[in-house]
Amino acid sequence: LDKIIARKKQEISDSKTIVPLQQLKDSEFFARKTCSLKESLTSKSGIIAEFKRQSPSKGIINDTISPLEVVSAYEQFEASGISILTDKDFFGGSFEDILQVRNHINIPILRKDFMINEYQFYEAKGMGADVVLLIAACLSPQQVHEFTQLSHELGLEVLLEIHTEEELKHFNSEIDLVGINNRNLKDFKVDLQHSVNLKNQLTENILSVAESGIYHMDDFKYLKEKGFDGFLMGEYFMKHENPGNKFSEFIS
Ligand code: IGP
Repeated sequence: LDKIIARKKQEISDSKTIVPLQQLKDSEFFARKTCSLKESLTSKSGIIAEFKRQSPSKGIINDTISPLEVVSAYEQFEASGISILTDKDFFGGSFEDILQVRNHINIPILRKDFMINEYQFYEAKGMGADVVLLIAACLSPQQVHEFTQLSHELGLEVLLEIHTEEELKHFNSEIDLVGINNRNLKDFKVDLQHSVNLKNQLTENILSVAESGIYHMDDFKYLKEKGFDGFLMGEYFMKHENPGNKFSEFIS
């Protein structure tokens, strides 16, 4: 995680010089009215289906299929939302992956990246995202508060990702959704029970999303039974040649 953040700082200072803030504000999607993940989470399958080419823990997952092909199928089979990794160096994603699909689907898109600088929120709006991920492990509670306000000014919803009891302190009442990562970002271990315990410590009345490592119908049912409202799933679909087919099978 430290390595990713160090690289991210470098990347932001480069991209700021490539696409100045004013140019982002003038871009096609900047004035677009966003759609709400909070709403679609409760009205559809609850699954936030992810487009992910590769990851540091798994290496290449799928680098042949196009984002549009995958996310159109996800939408057709009632995904509540789409998650798209935009980090290039570690996840093989890009800004263009969201730009490309924005006009072709009507469900909310989560920009999945390591958000550490204000600039990235303007960028997220400019590429057509509706929701941003804030990872508690790489932010202070004060940053979470400031970035949440900025997101709301831009019309973006915020999904705060936590993994430890300590990170419950990052929570504040302005946050739209809480994600509990079943995977430990430091050693990549998946533990559903840990997430359920953590969820039970959330006293606030807020929508919760179980993230990562959901590979079986039984996992999904278990987490649903324990009261999670949303389920963020990537690899299980993406490791198949046709992720959309895998998603439709899972949902039926
Ligand atoms: C999806 P999986 O195990 O279904 O592919 O996981 C998603 O939860 C995962 O990609 C993720 C992630 C993150 C990636 C969750 N939080 C933070 C990068 C950064």
